[in-house]
Amino acid sequence: MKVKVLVLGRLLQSLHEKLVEHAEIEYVDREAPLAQDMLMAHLKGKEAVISEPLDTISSELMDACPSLKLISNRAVGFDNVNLMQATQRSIVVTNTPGVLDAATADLAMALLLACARRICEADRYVRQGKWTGFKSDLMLGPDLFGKTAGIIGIGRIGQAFAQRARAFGLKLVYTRNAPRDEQDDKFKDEFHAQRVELEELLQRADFISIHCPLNSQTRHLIGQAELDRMKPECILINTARGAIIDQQALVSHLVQRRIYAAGLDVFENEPEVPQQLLELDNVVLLPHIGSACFETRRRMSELAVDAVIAAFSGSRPEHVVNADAWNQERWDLITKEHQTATSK
Ligand code: 8YV
Repeated sequence: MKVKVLVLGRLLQSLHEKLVEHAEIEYVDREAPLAQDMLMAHLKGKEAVISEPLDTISSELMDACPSLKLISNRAVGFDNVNLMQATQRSIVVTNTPGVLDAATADLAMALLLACARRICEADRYVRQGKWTGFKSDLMLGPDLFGKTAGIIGIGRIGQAFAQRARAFGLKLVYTRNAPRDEQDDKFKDEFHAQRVELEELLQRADFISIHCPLNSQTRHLIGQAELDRMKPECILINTARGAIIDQQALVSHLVQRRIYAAGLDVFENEPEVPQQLLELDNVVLLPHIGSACFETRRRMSELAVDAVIAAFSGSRPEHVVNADAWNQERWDLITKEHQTATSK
């Protein structure tokens, strides 16, 4: 008996052909988040789901879908999954780390450059026929070279961003939640970066890029008080998760030009973007395309498909987020049940 899998979104033909060897697949594509009742209707009876950050996998959904054994999240972030509830139900959660670091760091750097050099604003200016000739003060913005970038979170993507920032001549300060460890030594040695507390980073940085996961500690990490600490010439970049910033407070700071600009690829209630942000020229807005590169998205999908195939073949998937949920004996039994049902 093949595994019953719900794929939220699409798969490349080659990955469909790989998965369909092992699974009965239902595809549900969507741009906006599915309502929980709709998601429940499609997930009922399925043993695995390939999901993405816009898909909320709540405890209520898990209660209503007792067949669910594996959530293969096609993303490095997994804040869309109630991890504690999944673990309590022995539902294994996997993600796709390590293959989207460069793509996402590239986009963060692109957003910084777009904000500093007013690229989108200047493009609009030309397209609207406003350019009448050279002016020495046209579209001026801050130099990057020699300025200070503050990095919040030094995981894979934060490290990739640091590489790019150093290449542009930026000095680096960073902050992280974890206690000091060898990762601090590596980051300091490799990027000549100084670890500071968030408060100091906010006060010192000319540019700030967020590269931490969204969790109970980081939700609204950047609120009114943190925005108040930033320099008026500060540029804030977010390619991580929208809810790490108090979006309403950010809108207010940008409208009042209390910070120079913001480059946002993620928002608190995607795909909703506040009208006030749409009207500002000191904001660059992108539709959550951090890892939107051909090879990167293919690798993410490959990891997501491979996690389903591995688990239901009795092998621990490569990137299990909730290690306590993986029980080899349980999965040997699940695999055996499928093999027995297939042989009948
Ligand atoms: C993905 C992301 O592109 O990986 C994540 O956590 O948010 C993005 O890089 C997006 O989730 C689509 O899969």
